[in-house]
Amino acid sequence: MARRSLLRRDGWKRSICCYCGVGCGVKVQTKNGVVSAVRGDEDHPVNRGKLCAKGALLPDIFVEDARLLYPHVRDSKEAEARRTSWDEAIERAAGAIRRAVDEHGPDSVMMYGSGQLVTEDYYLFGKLAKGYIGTNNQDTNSRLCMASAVTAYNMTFGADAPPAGYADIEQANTFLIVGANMEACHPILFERIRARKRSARDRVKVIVVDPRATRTAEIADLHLALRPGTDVALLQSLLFEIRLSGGLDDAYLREHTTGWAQVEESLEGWSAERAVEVTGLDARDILEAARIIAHNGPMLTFWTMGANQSTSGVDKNLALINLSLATGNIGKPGAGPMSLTGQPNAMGGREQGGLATTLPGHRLVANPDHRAEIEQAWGLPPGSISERPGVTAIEMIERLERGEIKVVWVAATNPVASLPNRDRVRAAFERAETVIVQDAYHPTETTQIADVLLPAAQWSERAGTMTNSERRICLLEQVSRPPGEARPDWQIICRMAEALGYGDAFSYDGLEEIFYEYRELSRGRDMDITGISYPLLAQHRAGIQWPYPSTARSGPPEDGRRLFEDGRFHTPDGRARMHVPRLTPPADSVDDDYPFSLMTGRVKDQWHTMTRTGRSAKLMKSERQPFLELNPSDAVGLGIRDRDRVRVSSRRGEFEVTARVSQAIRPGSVFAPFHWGSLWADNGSANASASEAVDARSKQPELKFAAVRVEPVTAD
Ligand SMILES: Nc1nc2c(c(=O)[nH]1)N[C@H]1C(S)=C(S)[C@@H](COP(=O)(O)OP(=O)(O)OC[C@H]3O[C@@H](n4cnc5c(=O)[nH]c(N)nc54)[C@H](O)[C@@H]3O)O[C@H]1N2
Ligand SMILES: Nc1nc2c(c(=O)[nH]1)N[C@H]1C(S)=C(S)[C@@H](COP(=O)(O)OP(=O)(O)OC[C@H]3O[C@@H](n4cnc5c(=O)[nH]c(N)nc54)[C@H](O)[C@@H]3O)O[C@H]1N2
Ligand code: SF4
Ligand SMILES: [Mo]
Repeated sequence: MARRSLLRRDGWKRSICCYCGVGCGVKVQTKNGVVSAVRGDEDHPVNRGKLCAKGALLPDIFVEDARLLYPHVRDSKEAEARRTSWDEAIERAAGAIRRAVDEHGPDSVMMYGSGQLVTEDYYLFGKLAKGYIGTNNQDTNSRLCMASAVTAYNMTFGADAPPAGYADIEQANTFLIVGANMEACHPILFERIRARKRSARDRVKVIVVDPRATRTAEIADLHLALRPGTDVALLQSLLFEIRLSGGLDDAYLREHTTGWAQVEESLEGWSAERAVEVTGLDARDILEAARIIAHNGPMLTFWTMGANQSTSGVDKNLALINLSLATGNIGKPGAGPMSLTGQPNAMGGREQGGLATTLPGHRLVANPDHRAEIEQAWGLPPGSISERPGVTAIEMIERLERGEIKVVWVAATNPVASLPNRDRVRAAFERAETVIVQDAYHPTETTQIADVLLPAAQWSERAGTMTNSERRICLLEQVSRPPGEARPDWQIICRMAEALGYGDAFSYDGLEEIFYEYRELSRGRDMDITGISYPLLAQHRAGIQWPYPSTARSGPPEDGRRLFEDGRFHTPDGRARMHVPRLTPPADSVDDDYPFSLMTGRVKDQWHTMTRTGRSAKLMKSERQPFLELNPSDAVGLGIRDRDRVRVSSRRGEFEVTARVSQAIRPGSVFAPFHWGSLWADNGSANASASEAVDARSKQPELKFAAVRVEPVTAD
């Protein structure tokens, strides 16, 4: 009580950090309607008052000069964008959509959103595209991020349902961290793992699988620095050796799974010695990892982009889930296969059908019953939702090139900087008749080429709900004022819907009403949230984990709940379906011309395309410019010294950065952060070279593997 009144007097309000999927609770102080200070929320169970630098320095992002303050339009492709009224901007955008639909059909329109929208925005974006414009061409940057995990969870569990919670960290004895640099990308969760390790140094074992010795690997008992792209071989071999050493949970396999016989057959011959040939690891290390997993349970597995961003992304996910199922590491304290979400609301988007392949309430476009259920809920005639599969992020580029997509509407993402093969992406966007961009900042690499610019309110300036990696839904309240004429995304979407003639279906009094509409679509689904309301979320600032059906309403939300405790899954027979993971090499091949494999990823103090973190002088201090990490043995061969300027070229394009010669990376592999786009470094964007090859099932691009050549840049 005392704390609450203090909060009010000091002008401190509670919210959630808007960066990563950890979802830390923050307290925000405002002065004159602008955020002036941010602190960790001691009462929030995720972070107990701690924050990483990005969260703590959130006040630095409110730089008015850098913001998109007013609507703008361009009168021709050659013209500069000029400031205009909301009415004209919306009419220009809606007119372009109407014309495209009339002349070329609804599939000539594409909407591309983001895991950084709140769930209410996300839901409306999808409702407008799939229900009213009549196209499933609504995808999100989560395609570059979570699509492989979504596919594998659906295939195995019958639902996109990450099973464990953060509270399992304090109960796990073994951590298997695969392709995840948690120290940099999920810092507060990493702190919890580190604390668990400290509390029982001998008991707790950490295994890190990453071609680079990251800061995450510093706490590892075993760091498996495998060749990029070879995770499936390692995981099959681990399962082979675990079976041999008697580490399988036979009862669990028998009672709660199907498909084990085929998986077991596929292990044939995958001894540690054989995996060495593919992975480049030491057989003793593989055996040691197998021994730890087999005998030091419970095991919690975390993975992110090193697994997902691959042409074998779904197979890596299937193999990771198999490992948990086969060792009984699921549905019990301290255990579970957890794909971590990257963005603050990637999970909310998954719940509400933000992908070209999904519909609200964990439904699938491909399922006719699911389409009918949503049509009915939206009061639409049968057949309104198209049965044609929607265009995914990378396919969007191909359709733009072929002139099939005429209008593209981008919200809360910066694709010209974040999609691979940058020059191709930019040229494809320039071919569109109309590019509509809804962003909080300007210029970005994408607003620079927009025909219509719609200024969005950003974090703290708007309200809504978000779901973090452990299925925890939190309510964010508006605590500060948007600058200029910036508006919350949901209001922009409703205005556009009205201009398109769908005003009746998009007239909401506020966010709460939108929440209740989509909440109803979860009824009876695996992610049922019918028991959650805005008042309940306001009362439980720590958030509520799904599922939370209306029948749960009597009890207080219980923290740290995990799924599948009864061993029943969302499949017709209630069993988890194990699938044989296939072993396929990366799409790009390394040869004499392009002898290195380029991995791209992140640094701790920058967020994606830097529109926000790039404004903070303190955050900029830790890495001032983009770099290329390479092994000393490779550097010597190329005549490159530390801090030399190097050119990196792939079959797609090239970029130039500073060399960072380091033992932390395997010979033959190089690493570059992708944060620095054309606005932040001259020709320093790793996405100029990165590969757009996709996983056949998830359509997620292989951002972790491009064959490249590295050369010193000479003075001339
Ligand atoms: N500081 C910061 N934090 C962030 C973000 C950010 O931009 N900045 N973004 C957020 C988002 S959206 C996401 S998706 C997450 C991403 O979080 P992470 O996935 O942890 O980050 P990345 O750096 O993209 O890649 C992780 C690791 O994969 C390794 N890797 C590359 N290829 C392979 C491989 O074939 N196998 C294995 N096992 N590992 C491989 C790389 O060496 C790298 O260390 O971070 C979130 N958090
Ligand atoms: N090479 C390479 N490329 C990658 C990756 C990689 O590992 N390697 N990772 C991929 C992954 S996992 C991801 S998630 C993507 C991320 O890629 P993007 O989504 O393109 O990156 P962001 O910089 O986060 O873009 C968010 C945009 O939304 C704006 N914004 C912020 N708040 C709001 C708001 O409230 N409303 C609106 N309308 N706009 C807002 C920001 O100014 C910014 O322009 O990058 C992908 N690209
Ligand atoms: S760990 Fe993630 S959610 Fe927490 S403060 Fe850092 S960026 Fe924000
Ligand atoms: Mo991501």
